[in-house]
Amino acid sequence: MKLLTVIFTFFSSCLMAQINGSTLQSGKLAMRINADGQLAIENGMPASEMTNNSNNHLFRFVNVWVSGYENGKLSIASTNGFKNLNDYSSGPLDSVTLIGANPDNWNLVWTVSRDEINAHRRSFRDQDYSVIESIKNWPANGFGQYNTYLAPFIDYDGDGKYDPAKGDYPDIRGNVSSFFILNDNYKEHKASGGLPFKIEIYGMLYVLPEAPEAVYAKYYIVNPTEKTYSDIRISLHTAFQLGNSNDNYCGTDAVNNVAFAYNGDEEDEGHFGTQKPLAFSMILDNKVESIIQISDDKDAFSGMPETAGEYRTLMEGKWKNGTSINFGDDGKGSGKTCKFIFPGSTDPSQTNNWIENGFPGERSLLMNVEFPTLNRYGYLEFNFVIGGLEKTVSDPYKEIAEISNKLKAVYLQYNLIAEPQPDVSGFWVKNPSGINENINNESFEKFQKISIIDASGRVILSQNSRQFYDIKISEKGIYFLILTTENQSITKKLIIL
Ligand SMILES: [Ca+2]
Ligand SMILES: [Ca+2]
Ligand SMILES: [Ca+2]
Repeated sequence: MKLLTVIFTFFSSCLMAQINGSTLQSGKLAMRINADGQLAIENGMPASEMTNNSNNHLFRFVNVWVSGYENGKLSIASTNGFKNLNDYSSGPLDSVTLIGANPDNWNLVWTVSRDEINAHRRSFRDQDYSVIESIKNWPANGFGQYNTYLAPFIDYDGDGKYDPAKGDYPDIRGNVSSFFILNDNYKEHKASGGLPFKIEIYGMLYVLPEAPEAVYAKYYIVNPTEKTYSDIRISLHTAFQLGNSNDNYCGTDAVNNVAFAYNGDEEDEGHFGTQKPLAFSMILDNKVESIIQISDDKDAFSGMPETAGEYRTLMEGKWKNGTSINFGDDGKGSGKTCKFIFPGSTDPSQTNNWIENGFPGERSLLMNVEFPTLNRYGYLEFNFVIGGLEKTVSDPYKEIAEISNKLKAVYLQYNLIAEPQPDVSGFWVKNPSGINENINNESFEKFQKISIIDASGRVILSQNSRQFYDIKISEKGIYFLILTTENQSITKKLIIL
């Protein structure tokens, strides 16, 4: 009996420690997203296969770190992926106490596909329709003292609340999105040992059909406190697996904001063989200020940091002992000061070429982006893409320049066509209007549907498919015009005199 209890306790504590997550499939890459924010890892094992079921993984893990100052005090939120130590917890902050939610209740990654959303949008009015779980469970609205709005959604009926039965649906990006919520103020900071910011992170990972080799990420770093933090660094720590992890080299592209790894010898034993695979992380929208190497050891320069100060020093693009990267060899010698390790010929501040040429092995790189402030009640947006190529033919620096330009173009193109916002500036309606006056005008044509409801919520009029006829209201009063595009709806007040 006692033994059974011990066994039961053992198994239930294992279950408690289990981090839930979801695997995103981009076409060639299958990548795990965890509820505690760690990417490309599952229970300590690499989880970023290219291709699916090949047992050839690109990454050991990928993590986002944040640091900054307030009144001279350093705040930091980070993850030690090598030791599975995390400053973050799953879930939002209580908006009154600014303490993190119980992570056991938020140990979730929410994944929804575009196909599910399209089916939902076609059918939500049907009498025998029931909303599928993934759309029903989308964490759009916080409850209790959590933020009113958590995961983004399209408020089809414009009432400010997420109710998929009324046509609302998740505002995802790409074909499939996985979403998680983190905060840095539930427990002590086990990775960095530093002070918390009391921030929330809303992370959305998504795949685009034009980029089967990659997974894109959009993070919002939200500061619900009344303190403005300054001298912010947001960093991406990418540890590479690249099949057999013992024979890798790494490199950086200072122009295209890429950190990458390639095989350091001719053959990736037991995995990619002689195909010359590549794995990379690229920061989008922001300039990377520095990229430095981190090793899974106690090396005085590159070893994994153990204190908040050491984390911050690396995030400023210096070795953890405070010395700068010096151009040439392993970057720890007496060359000219620089900001990018092994940049090939991409570092505009240097005239020579510098690539890795020592013993290959395990590699990880830290990419650092600067933001002047994280304002009180404000947020920062951080976009990146991670992926790889299972086979290359030419010099890795050349391959990286090509793939990064392609993935950037796919991203920019997607941003142009994604979520077409209703052109509110171009929209106009005569207000107030008179009884039985036709209020239709050509600015209505950019919307797909127009409805008018009265102050009690009764639908007075509804017209579809860009074929708007006379729009007239036969009674005085206050009404609401609801204008809907493919992805969004806006509401305008209308007064009839
Ligand atoms: Ca709604
Ligand atoms: Ca390898
Ligand atoms: Ca080898």
